Amino acid sequence: MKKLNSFDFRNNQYYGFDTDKHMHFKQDLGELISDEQWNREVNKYIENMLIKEPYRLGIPELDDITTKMWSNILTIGRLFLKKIINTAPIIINFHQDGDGLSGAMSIYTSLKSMFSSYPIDNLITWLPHKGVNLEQSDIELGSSIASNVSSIEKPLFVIIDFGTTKESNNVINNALEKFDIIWIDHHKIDEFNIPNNYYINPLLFGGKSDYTAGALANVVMHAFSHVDNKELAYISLIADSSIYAPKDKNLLFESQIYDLIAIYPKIVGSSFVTPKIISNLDEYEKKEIYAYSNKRYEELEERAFKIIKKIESNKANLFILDFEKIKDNDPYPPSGKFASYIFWKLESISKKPIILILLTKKFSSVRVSKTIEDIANNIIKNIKEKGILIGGHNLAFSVDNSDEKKKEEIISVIKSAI
Ligand SMILES: [Mn+2]
Repeated sequence: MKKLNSFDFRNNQYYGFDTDKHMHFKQDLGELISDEQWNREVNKYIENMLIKEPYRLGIPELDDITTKMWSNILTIGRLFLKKIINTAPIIINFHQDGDGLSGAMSIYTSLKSMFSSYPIDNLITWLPHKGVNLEQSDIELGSSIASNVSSIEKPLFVIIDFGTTKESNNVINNALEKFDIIWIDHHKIDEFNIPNNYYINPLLFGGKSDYTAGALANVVMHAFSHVDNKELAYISLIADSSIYAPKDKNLLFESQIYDLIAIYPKIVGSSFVTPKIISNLDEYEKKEIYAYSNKRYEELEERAFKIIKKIESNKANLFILDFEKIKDNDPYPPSGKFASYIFWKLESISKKPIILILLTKKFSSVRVSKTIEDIANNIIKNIKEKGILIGGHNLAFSVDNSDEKKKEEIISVIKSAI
């Protein structure tokens, strides 16, 4: 049995790390080894733990991208594992949706089963994040939490599934002074500066956003924990409506629960969501949450069908729905999710291909039938030419409609395309 030492300044006591059992233990002070020796042993242990062959999710298009990312994934795995062994404070700042939450769950479940005695609740703080920008307040909160724990390691800040915007650039530069940062994302990176070697995004390796952040976090964790939790990757693909999402009833059920709790943690009596909340749910509670989620979709659907406008045309039927008129105080389901749901309902009862515009105060969610992809591409081109901001992909995208004029322009572009 090879034992390594680590130092815990909180209790002014040495701790050890048992490389056979993957466990920390309180060390007899007589067996101390030097820092240098410790670091050498830690690095040796890490290299042993890393999996040389790329992990496969069983989805060829994604596995292909994983292979291209593998050496970068191992670089991230090395840092992550080093932080864990040296019991550094770790902040997990994850996007507060089904994708971000499943990524956080991958970290939680991998560490739980890899290290039986790892003090996960003392060392890891789970911070759910709304919105797309990394904020200065995230870093400040993270660093005040991290300052409560003393460690031989610089604290680690892990970002999952958000923040790749130009507004995040300054914040990240400040953050790098206080933290080492691992950043796992799959959003566009137009004016964003890649901060370090621990930033990973499938878009940099020829992949698409359909390789979700939760799936990528799952792959990263497996690279050193060997814990096989593919379901979490699949849940994230379903939650983010990835084209690679498996059509499995049980996974769909799980994904809807992740999604609802992430967006509306009050359903389980909490003010914010953490992996522990999810892992503590029993089957009965899950069924209750699932029923609530379905009820919400049905309520909004009933209101939607009362006010939705239908415009018939040659190539497609256009539906316009004002989400502001059907929503209430309960934030679930969010507009984008509901757009996909009602689109699917409309498409299943329509004889022609359809386009749906779902209007909210700030943006429109647009959904287009696959059979008229060419029309969708034209619409996107024409909207961009008008200088209106647009995001997403060709069959499901969001358009800035923050003023009445933009709203009218978008509708008229779509009307003239069909
Ligand atoms: Mn995502």
